[in-house]
Amino acid sequence: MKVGLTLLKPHLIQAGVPAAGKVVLGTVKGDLHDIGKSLVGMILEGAGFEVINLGTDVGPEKFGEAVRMNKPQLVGMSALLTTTMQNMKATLEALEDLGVRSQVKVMVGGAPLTAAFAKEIGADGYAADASRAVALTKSLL
Ligand code: B12
Repeated sequence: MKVGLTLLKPHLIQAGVPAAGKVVLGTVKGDLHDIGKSLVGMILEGAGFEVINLGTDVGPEKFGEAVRMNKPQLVGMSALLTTTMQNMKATLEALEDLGVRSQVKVMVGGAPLTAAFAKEIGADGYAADASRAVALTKSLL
């Protein structure tokens, strides 16, 4: 799928197809799981979004810096460990401290998460899998 998207990208650029939106995506600090997050990124790219994948073990400051630099419409955070879920809250607080929280929507995901947790930490949405992440992204933007 990754190879297919790489082949398609130059044609989409040539055809002048505008990106549906810009998304910054990363797995939170302390967490090295990236399969699900990257799958979400690939499906979002397939749906026409520009995705800036920050990788894994992404600290709150790095998320904040990426928002300032890239001006995305949406930030996606992933966590697979119950011990790293709380770093999502720390990241939301960092976005607030940097004054950029109001400029972006934030969605969260990962196996141990729930919609209730997303609401509790103040995220804008939660999706259980990659296709629901695309639907959520479209509904948030
Ligand atoms: C593969 C794996 C690893 C690999 C990761 C490789 C990689 N490059 O990602 C390795 C071996 C490195 C690993 C390490 C560890 N792991 Co691990 N790992 C897994 C495993 C088996 C599968 C995770 C996975 O890739 N699933 C497949 C993807 C497609 O699914 P997904 O991640 O859930 O993603 C989907 C959704 O959640 C959602 N989603 C995900 N991210 C996002 C983001 C957004 C924004 C949205 C909207 C949606 C979304 O969409 C995705 C696609 O549908 C899980 C068990 C499990 N069944 O989940 C354990 C698991 C997560 N690991 C676990 C543990 C404990 C660890 C270690 C601590 C083990 C150790 N003692 O070293 C370390 C932690 C290292 C670290 N600091 O992160 C535990 C966590 C338990 C807990 N309560 O927290 C699990 C649950 C295993 C278990 N049953 O004990 N792990």
